[in-house]
Amino acid sequence: MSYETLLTDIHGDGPLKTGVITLNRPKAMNALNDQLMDELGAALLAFDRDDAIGCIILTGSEKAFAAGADIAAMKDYDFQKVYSSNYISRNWETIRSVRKPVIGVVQGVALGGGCELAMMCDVVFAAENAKFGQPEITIGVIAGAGGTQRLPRAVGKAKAMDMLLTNRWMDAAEAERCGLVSRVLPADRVMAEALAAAEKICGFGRLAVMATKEAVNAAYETPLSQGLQLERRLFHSMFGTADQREGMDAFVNKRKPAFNRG
Ligand code: CO8
Repeated sequence: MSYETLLTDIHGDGPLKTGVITLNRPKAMNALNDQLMDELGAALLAFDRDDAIGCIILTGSEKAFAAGADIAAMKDYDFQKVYSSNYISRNWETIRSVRKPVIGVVQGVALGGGCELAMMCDVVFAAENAKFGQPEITIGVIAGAGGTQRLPRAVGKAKAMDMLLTNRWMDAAEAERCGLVSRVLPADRVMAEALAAAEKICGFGRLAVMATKEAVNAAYETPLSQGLQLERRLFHSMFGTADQREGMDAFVNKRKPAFNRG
């Protein structure tokens, strides 16, 4: 399938491959308009449904992961339009329903909805030039795609308030220090490292990978006792998989496991 605002590509030569989605509105610094978000939703779901794909990478350009919602499009919206169309949740929730891991690769700015999109990824690799911010307050609104909820969970209330109320941006080093991103890498290596990490994930058992993502995400939404119960049940369910037998047999026989052989 081809898109007007995205590029898609498939990498890897193992049984499971990596689907790469590149946001591609260079003239608007990948501003997230409805078309882009609809296409992004479709591309994510297509990779999620594809049995040959084990991991997804979401990235932008060297200058911009995404500069936020498209302000030129939004400026004429009124309450009636955004409320009745449920603006944002219509196409922004799709990424949450993806069950395979999504690695965000951020170069340049991740602002407003761009920062929120990065926070919806499961793992975030940032180039040294990455910058994260929530500048919505400077254009008379507030964050609307999870910024006031995910940012405090990621970096703590004090830093989140500072970013949301004063429009202070975080550089990559600070973002890594306070837990907003997983790794910081030189710009010329960040994509290669993300592809290597994705390939590693693709080499593990598909069900164990999906169950890990499901269990970690539950940590955000459930009390500890329920989260631990879910983790235990998912752990038990692994004993119904061929990958559990393969992984443990390979360990005791000192050989490399071969997961996902179909
Ligand atoms: N929307 C539309 N166009 C944009 C956006 C944007 N968010 N960001 C940049 N552009 C366009 C510029 O208008 C410009 O276009 P043109 O060349 O036609 O004039 C082009 O991209 C290049 O931008 P600049 O000339 O400004 O480039 P600079 O390098 O000087 O600055 C910045 C880059 C810092 C990224 C600057 O453009 C900027 O501050 N952009 C706006 C950032 C912002 O405020 N983002 C938050 C938007 S609100 C939001 O995200 C709410 C999220 C709610 C959920 C999302 C629902 C969809």
